[in-house]
Amino acid sequence: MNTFVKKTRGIISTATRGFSNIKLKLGTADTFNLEGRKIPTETETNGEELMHYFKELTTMRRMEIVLDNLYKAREIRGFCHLYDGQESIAMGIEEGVTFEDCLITAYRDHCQAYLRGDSVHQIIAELMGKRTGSTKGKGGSMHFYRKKTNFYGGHGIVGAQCALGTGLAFSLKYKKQPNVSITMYGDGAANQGQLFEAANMAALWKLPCIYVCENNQYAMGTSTSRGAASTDYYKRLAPVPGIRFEANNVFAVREITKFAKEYSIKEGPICLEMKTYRYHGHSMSDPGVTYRNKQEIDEYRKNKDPIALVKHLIVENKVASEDDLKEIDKKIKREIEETVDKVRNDPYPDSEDLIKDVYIEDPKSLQFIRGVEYDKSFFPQGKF
Ligand SMILES: Cc1ncc(C[n+]2csc(CCOP(=O)(O)OP(=O)(O)O)c2C)c(N)n1
Ligand SMILES: [Mg+2]
Repeated sequence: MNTFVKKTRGIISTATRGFSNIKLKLGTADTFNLEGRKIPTETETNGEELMHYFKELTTMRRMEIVLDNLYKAREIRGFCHLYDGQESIAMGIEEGVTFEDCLITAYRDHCQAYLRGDSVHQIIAELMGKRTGSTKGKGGSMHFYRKKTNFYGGHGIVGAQCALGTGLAFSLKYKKQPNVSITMYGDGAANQGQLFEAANMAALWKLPCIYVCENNQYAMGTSTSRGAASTDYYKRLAPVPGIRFEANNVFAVREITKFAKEYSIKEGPICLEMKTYRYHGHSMSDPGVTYRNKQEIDEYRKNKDPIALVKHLIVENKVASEDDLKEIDKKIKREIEETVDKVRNDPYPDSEDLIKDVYIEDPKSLQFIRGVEYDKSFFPQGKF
């Protein structure tokens, strides 16, 4: 079976998986404005689920590493921001919600696209500019989008997705739909004005919005303490309540997301500050070692790696051996490399594709194609 195609992604519930249960204690969390609420401190898993998490996390990790190599070989051009180190956040969130819940994020979006249903082939093809890519090779790394599973991108303007995510929450409430909008942003974006404007409205109108601040401790080369007067991001949308916790634990992310979903549908917005770390530099043009030292990166890899945590649980509970896991890792790596070979043979979009998907393809609507210079703009129907 192809490890990448798992149609049930994001909609399997632990309850339906059966198998004997393994009890897990979750780490502690800091809370704000949630007095008297019971924040999850434990959960259960089982062998099948642990193996599933291991495979999904490893697929995302391997995919990001392959993208790194393709970029360095100049087979991928343009912007590219990698997510390795942070995978437990995307995964834990998806395990706590369904595809009926909206998801929107910034430009570090490959893994979100994967978990919302894009195949590894579509993602790599998109980055390599191929027609078989998720957005037909015309969006690239920062602009994944998948309406079918309510994934609204992929946004390059820091913080811009926060207002849009709040709008998605408004729409859910307006339609009386019992779902949430998960609006993800970074510690850098947390300093953006529009986040506060949007969160103010969300609080006033009690919108079902879960603001997820992925605190990876840096905004490009600026550490949180150099960029923020208060680094308590979970408190900063006051009066919106908040929770801060270590998000390298996929189970903690899952359980706190479930709690937040229930809370948010009934009572309004909530902010989850998820502490994490990115292994790569900010983007491909940043080696990532001028503003932080190698020792810091190594410490995270050694002590807080999200995949290592799952691996440890698998081995400790004798679900599989270290050797079994190595084999699975190798298989996933091989499959991704084979995928790259296939993508290399895929076609690029042609000149006709350039003006497709620009506006709705309704023959009755007047299409206006804006050129780089205004006087080079035109109506394909010949009216200008
Ligand atoms: C409005 C705006 N300002 C500046 C930039 C340049 N920029 C791109 S990413 C980034 C840092 C954002 O950091 P953070 O929100 O912590 O996200 P991370 O990259 O750590 O995931 C900046 C300043 C931008 N894209 N948009
Ligand atoms: Mg950051």
